[in-house]
Amino acid sequence: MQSWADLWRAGELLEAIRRALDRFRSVILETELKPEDIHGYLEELKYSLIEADVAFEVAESLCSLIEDRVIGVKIARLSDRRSLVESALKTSILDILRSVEPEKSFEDIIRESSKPCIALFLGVNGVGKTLTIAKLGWRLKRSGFKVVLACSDTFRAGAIEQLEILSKMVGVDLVKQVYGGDPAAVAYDAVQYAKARGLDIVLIDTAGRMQTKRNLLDEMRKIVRVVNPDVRIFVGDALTGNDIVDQAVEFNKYVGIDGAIVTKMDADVKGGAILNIAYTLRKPIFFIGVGSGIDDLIEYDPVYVASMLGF
Ligand SMILES: Nc1nc2c(ncn2[C@@H]2O[C@H](COP(=O)(O)OP(=O)(O)OP(=O)(O)O)[C@@H](O)[C@H]2O)c(=O)[nH]1
Ligand SMILES: [Mg+2]
Repeated sequence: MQSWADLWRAGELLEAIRRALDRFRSVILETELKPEDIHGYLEELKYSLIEADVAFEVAESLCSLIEDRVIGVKIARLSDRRSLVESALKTSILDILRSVEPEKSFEDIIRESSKPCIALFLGVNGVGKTLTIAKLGWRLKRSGFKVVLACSDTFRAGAIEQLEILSKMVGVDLVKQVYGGDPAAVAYDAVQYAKARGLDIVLIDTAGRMQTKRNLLDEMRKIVRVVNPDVRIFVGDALTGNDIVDQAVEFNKYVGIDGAIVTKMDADVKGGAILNIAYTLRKPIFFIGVGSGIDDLIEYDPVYVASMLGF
């Protein structure tokens, strides 16, 4: 063993003292986080997530992501464990939101598809399909695309007039038939209309339907068979919170979904729905609806959405 004098001669004494102090600091002042240290915070967090409409399994999985991130991390003994958990929560939420960022923008999908690109919109009643289609038609028109809307909602009273007013407002073509007509036939007509005129995109509006009504889902499958859409967009309403998961899963199972739009983000104070759908559906979210005006549709941006959720 080297004496202090040897160390001094070798000019290493100061270095040895520094190392000893570091060891002392890490033993006395630092600790490695163990599951029991944060168990309480995680339980508390899980229930606040559930109160914010985050589905139970999503909340559980977020908590275990956080646990994986922080267990074993060396922290100062007196440091605030809650803020460590909070920053791990923010990172985990951002990870989930980033996982559904589209690889290709909606506009690129149109550009890369054969002409016309056919987009089918589906979702339960009142989620905002029709308004979203008008917003999107308006947005695409301004980007230079030639757009036609197809009114395949031949069921709900007022649906045809609603889309007619919106199509005039945004200045894009509309193909419609009469109430009680076959929705697949309207979609087919709209595709022929677009082909004949060299249009870029057909946006097909459909009647809202519960995800549990098999006969109505069969009608959607018929539209899919007849026009073979390039992209099937699930429209989900942020205000439906937890139920959005069941809707998306059933539509995906029965009809197939390529991506999603989440509406009414402006009116949602809780924020769980978009996390639920991102985590469960794992399909790209192309846009979010942020109001009832025609311009209130913005491209999905995980960082912006996280900021809307308060992170
Ligand atoms: N605040 C807000 N309201 C929205 C948004 N999107 C749609 N809405 C409103 O939601 C209501 C329903 O919109 P629609 O577009 O008719 O919904 P839909 O899914 O077509 O309804 P059905 O055809 O009956 O299935 C309307 O009052 C819209 O103004 C949004 O992003 N924010
Ligand atoms: Mg509608």
